[in-house]
Amino acid sequence: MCLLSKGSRQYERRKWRTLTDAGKMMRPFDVLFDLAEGKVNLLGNRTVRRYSDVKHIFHEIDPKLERENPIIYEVFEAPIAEKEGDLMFLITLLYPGRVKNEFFMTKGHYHVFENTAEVYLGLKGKGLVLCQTRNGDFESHEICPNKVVYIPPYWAHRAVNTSSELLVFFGVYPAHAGHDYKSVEAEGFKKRVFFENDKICIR
Ligand code: PAN
Ligand code: ZN
Repeated sequence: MCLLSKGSRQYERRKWRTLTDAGKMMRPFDVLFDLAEGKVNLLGNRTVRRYSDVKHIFHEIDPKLERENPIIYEVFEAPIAEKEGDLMFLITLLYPGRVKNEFFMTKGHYHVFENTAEVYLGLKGKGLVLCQTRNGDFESHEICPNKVVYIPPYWAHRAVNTSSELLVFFGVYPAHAGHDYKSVEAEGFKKRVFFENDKICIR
């Protein structure tokens, strides 16, 4: 019998171990998040990307952000091992803001196993998902609550917050997919998203 109180650190650590122990069959689990209360912990890793971590992806340097070094986005993962057969799911919080006039965005990546797709489901706020293939095909899709963006295999993807509130979206993909950031750093995305003349401009 488990005497640990639900929600305690020990309980969460035990649960995490149970879910990821190598060689053991996973047990079904559920996890509750509450956007209204700002509780989005999915029990796995949390990654925080500050301006200093991602400033190289933007068109210009912003001296104000250099000084303040704000969080640009955070990712909360479920405690799933990166192996074939499993699905990783996560929630991204992408903060509102701009680097000079370019909207805050995620680094963007291809999956290492490029034949793996991903689904984004908008939960809060509004933005764009930029998608691009290695041969230069490009598309952008709006993401907002109740909207699903399907990112097929072979498409790099990056989210952009084009609103003045927090953009929150859920993502799910094959857990073994892996993230190739280097290609996107080398090639960039064909288009960027700016705020110009009071309008959102993709160019
Ligand atoms: C997403 C992203 C997340 C952060 O869950 O990992 O939004 O973006 P970057 O990984 O590009 O920094 C996803 O597409 N996972 O595969
Ligand atoms: Zn992805």
